[in-house]
Amino acid sequence: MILLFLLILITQSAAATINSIYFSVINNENYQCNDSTCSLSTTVSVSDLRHCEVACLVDTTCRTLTFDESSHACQLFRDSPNERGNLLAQTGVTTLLVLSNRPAPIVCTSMFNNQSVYATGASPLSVTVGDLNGDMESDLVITNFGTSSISVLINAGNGSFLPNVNYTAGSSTAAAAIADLNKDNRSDIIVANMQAATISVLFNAANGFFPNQTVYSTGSMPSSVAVADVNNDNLSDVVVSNFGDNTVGVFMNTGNGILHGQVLYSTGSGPTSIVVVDINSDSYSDILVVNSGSNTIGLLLNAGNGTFLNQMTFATGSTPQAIAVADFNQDDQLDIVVANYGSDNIGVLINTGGGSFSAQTTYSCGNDPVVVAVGDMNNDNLMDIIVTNSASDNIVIYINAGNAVFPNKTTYSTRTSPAWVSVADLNNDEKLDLIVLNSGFNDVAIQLHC
Ligand SMILES: *[C@@H]1O[C@H](CO)[C@@H](O)[C@H](O)[C@H]1NC(C)=O
Ligand SMILES: *[C@@H]1O[C@H](CO)[C@@H](O)[C@H](O)[C@H]1NC(C)=O
Ligand SMILES: *[C@@H]1O[C@H](CO)[C@@H](O)[C@H](O)[C@H]1NC(C)=O
Ligand SMILES: *[C@@H]1O[C@H](CO)[C@@H](O)[C@H](O)[C@H]1NC(C)=O
Ligand SMILES: *[C@@H]1O[C@H](CO)[C@@H](O)[C@H](O)[C@H]1NC(C)=O
Ligand SMILES: *[C@@H]1O[C@H](CO)[C@@H](O)[C@H](O)[C@H]1NC(C)=O
Ligand SMILES: *[C@@H]1O[C@H](CO)[C@@H](O)[C@H](O)[C@H]1NC(C)=O
Ligand SMILES: *[C@@H]1O[C@H](CO)[C@@H](O)[C@H](O)[C@H]1NC(C)=O
Ligand SMILES: *[C@@H]1O[C@H](CO)[C@@H](O)[C@H](O)[C@H]1NC(C)=O
Ligand SMILES: [Ca+2]
Ligand SMILES: [Ca+2]
Repeated sequence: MILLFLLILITQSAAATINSIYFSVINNENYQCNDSTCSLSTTVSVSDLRHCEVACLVDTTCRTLTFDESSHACQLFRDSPNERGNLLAQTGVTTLLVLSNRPAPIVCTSMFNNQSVYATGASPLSVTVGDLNGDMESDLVITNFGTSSISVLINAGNGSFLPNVNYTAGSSTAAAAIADLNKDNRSDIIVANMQAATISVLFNAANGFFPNQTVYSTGSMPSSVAVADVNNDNLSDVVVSNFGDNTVGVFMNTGNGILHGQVLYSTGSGPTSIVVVDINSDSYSDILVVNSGSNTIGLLLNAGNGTFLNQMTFATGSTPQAIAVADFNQDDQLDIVVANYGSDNIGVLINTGGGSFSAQTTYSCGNDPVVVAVGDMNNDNLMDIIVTNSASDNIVIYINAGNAVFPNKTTYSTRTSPAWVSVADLNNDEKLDLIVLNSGFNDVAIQLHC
């Protein structure tokens, strides 16, 4: 193949901020994308080749363009022929290759881009995601167990975060929840302070600043906190798992964010994690609790007025640490996934209606799974599972094949001792991104979905 290479200097006339670039010209050779990953970024209709060149200049990802004289179609590609496409003889077309030093296009070889890392306090233990400053972007609250504080990280608008702002709470901050407790249309933060045996309610003053906090006593060693309206009065109530005395405590919101003292309900041994959500479809929020010392999940059904019935239990693997709920089989009922720390697996329990669950189906994961998250990671409208293996320095993603079957898993390395994983769309591209706490480095790693 004989190609005629010419150098053409295009000088941009309208906006001086756009640099000049060089092209090599290949006449009567049409760039062909013969590979599904070969990226056709844009096709525009233009009057002539020069306007096609200008379109390529403006689009900084453009590496190759093809202009068809008869149709006036101008195609802009992110690739070059030597990367993923080839050239085919075709009269009446011109293909131009960008010769100047444009950075190589980023080719994503996994589900996620490389991580960005942000400092936290010492021994970060949990992440809660919510919009704290009312800009519709997801911000982060991280509990720093080692420094008895929380770090607030505000989303700068594209999935990058401003440096953390710390707020001291009670001793050994273990978990947090985000909700508007005082109905001022701003998200407040509720923190479980494990050694202090308290919760701190931090009220949002505006723009994600939290100058004041109110403290309430809990049971012994509060390990997890959730928020839901349990008595259907349109006020967010607070539920805490008390690891040290085998109870959950329900704090009713009396209005203006003032909480009534806790009402206690018995759980199994060592409750570590709770989810408060309507499990039996009667429109009242129920309590699911992981009993780490009893190898069970407890379900406390809401009696209909914010009081709860005795727990029913469902067997898990050894030393379960965390749960998440999602409808895995698309029957509009919430199913459960549990991280079985001692068994090095996850268990999936299917909701069979009326507050009952199937026996768990297990999937091996890695060493010492501590946290599970759920989300549709591949945008096929099926809920997938993400688990953190604290002793393997990785996370594992299980893709739902439909009907709550998870045949495939993919492992992604993390830094040291990952303590937590969450998924959320951090850059508003409708793809779920990863948030991982590296407790060994005292930081949080963000990986945006490609
Ligand atoms: C694409 O074209 C190149 C060059 O002709 C060829 O080597 C490659 O096998 C083709 N790829 C596919 C997927 O057809
Ligand atoms: C990730 O980082 C590696 C090494 O620094 C680099 O080669 C690669 O292009 C990066 N990938 C992405 C998607 O940013
Ligand atoms: C606050 O955050 C910094 C990192 O930005 C960390 O070094 C420091 O220990 C934190 N302080 C507290 C009290 O969490
Ligand atoms: C609540 O705040 C959001 C975000 O700032 C705003 O879009 C919305 O209009 C507010 N709602 C009310 C009732 O003030
Ligand atoms: C994200 O936004 C911040 C602040 O506006 C900016 O500094 C940064 O370069 C942006 N990053 C990307 C990848 O666009
Ligand atoms: C914080 O407390 C001060 C002093 O009690 C009060 O004036 C202010 O309104 C409070 N701010 C919030 C957001 O509750
Ligand atoms: C709760 O709020 C909804 C929507 O704002 C309203 O329709 C309903 O009447 C409220 N219920 C109570 C008990 O205030
Ligand atoms: C809530 O409902 C249960 C079951 O009907 C009843 O036993 C209990 O007295 C009620 N509690 C309150 C505070 O209304
Ligand atoms: C599982 O992996 C196989 C082989 O790579 C693939 O064909 C199948 O589509 C995958 N299934 C799911 C649910 O990702
Ligand atoms: Ca219910
Ligand atoms: Ca995203």
